[in-house]
Amino acid sequence: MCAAQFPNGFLWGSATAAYQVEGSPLADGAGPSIWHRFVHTPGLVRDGDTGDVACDHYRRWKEDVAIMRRLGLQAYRFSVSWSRILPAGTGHVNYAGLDFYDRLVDALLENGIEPLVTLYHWDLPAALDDRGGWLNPEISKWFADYAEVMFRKLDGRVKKWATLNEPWVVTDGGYLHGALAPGHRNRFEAPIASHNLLRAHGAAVQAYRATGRHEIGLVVNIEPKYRASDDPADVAATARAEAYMNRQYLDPVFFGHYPKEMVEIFGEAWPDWPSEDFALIQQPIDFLGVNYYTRSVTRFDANAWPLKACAVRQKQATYTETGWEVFAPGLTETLLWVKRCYGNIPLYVTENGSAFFDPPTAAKGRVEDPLRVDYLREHLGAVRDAIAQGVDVRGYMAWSLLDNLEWSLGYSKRFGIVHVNFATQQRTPKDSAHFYAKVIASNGAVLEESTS
Ligand code: GBH
Repeated sequence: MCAAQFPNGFLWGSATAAYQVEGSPLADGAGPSIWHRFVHTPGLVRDGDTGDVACDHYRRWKEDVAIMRRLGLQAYRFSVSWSRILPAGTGHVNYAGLDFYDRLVDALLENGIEPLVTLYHWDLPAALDDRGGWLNPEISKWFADYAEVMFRKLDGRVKKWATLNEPWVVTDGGYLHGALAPGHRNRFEAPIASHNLLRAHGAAVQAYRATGRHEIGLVVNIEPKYRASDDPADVAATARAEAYMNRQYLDPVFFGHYPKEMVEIFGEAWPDWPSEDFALIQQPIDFLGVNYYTRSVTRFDANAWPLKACAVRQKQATYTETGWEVFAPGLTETLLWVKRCYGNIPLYVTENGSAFFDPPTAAKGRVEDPLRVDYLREHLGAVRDAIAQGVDVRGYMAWSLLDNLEWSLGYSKRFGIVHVNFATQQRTPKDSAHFYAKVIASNGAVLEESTS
């Protein structure tokens, strides 16, 4: 018998995000979000896909909760659409929008499923973008006010809150490279958006200490950076990549300052920040959510802007349909790295998953997805290894419960453990979902069985 085990009470769940699954973006008085705008701007999203219907989860949530229950999920991580709650981002509260999440939380609890609520998974109210969005320093107050509405409504029943999902993606995709909403490409804007995201996070945590009684944290994406060679140029490029993606948000939250490499990366576009901002940013948090998909092997590249670093493709590796290397040891390494750098804070793997082509057999009731099963098995093993080495990992959320809108890649990439036929909205749990159900039922013991 192997000694490594998942602790009792380890929380097994799955995750989604509002704009990716809900559909009905303007229903019941909701205001448009920047994603609603982005997808309706021709040419920005693959095949012209939109979130107008998505998984129709806004109307089919009962069926989806029933699926979660059948799979034995113990937790469901979802995000709240800010512009359903405050259609203009500030001011008027739309109670019909609030009721949607109220009913969802009740249904989850009735089925023994713990809700993990993320307040911001990229769908900023469009009305706030019109006021500068993440570039306007006022947004910390806007966000804290919205957060407080949610805390007051749900904190009696929701015990784990996350402020932001992946601030790095918000700024890198939304303000620096423009592949995600609001689609800006501006090296002066990206640092400002980052800083205001952190201030908003801090302000929401502060509001939580005044109104909430449970736990609040932050969710970041981490991709361990391995150097392609010992050449000093590659070593320095790897340090920049690590600072930019993995430490840009965590150093300020835990240490009260940015990594020194940020100046090197952004040059004159990196401002001097007022020191009092860091007191706000550095509010203690109760847990950290880590999203892990892949690693990168990094080398110097003079033409890669602004990092002067790029990822090297690995010859012997498996790649998913999004072009990301499958590398499970990177998840163990990530969890150990967080503990080594930032201390023994409780961790949740808040996202981990893979996009692969699925065979079109869902109509026959079965979707064989052996590559996703392998990915899941290997990455759960990686989590168990980190726990065995003393990291306080408390739960795992598979990304994603449902095939959904993969942002600017539209519906072309399927991350779900449950297949969605977007023409009929028929849901079919894939083999990976059935495998995950067994993992959950055995608290991970099934991972120790031979796979031959
Ligand atoms: C998450 O972000 C999102 O939270 C979620 O909404 C989304 O659906 C899911 O992932 C799947 O994309 O091209 O090799 O350099 C993922 C964050 C950051 C992970 C960039 C992959 C690029 C790897 N991603 N990273 S590579």
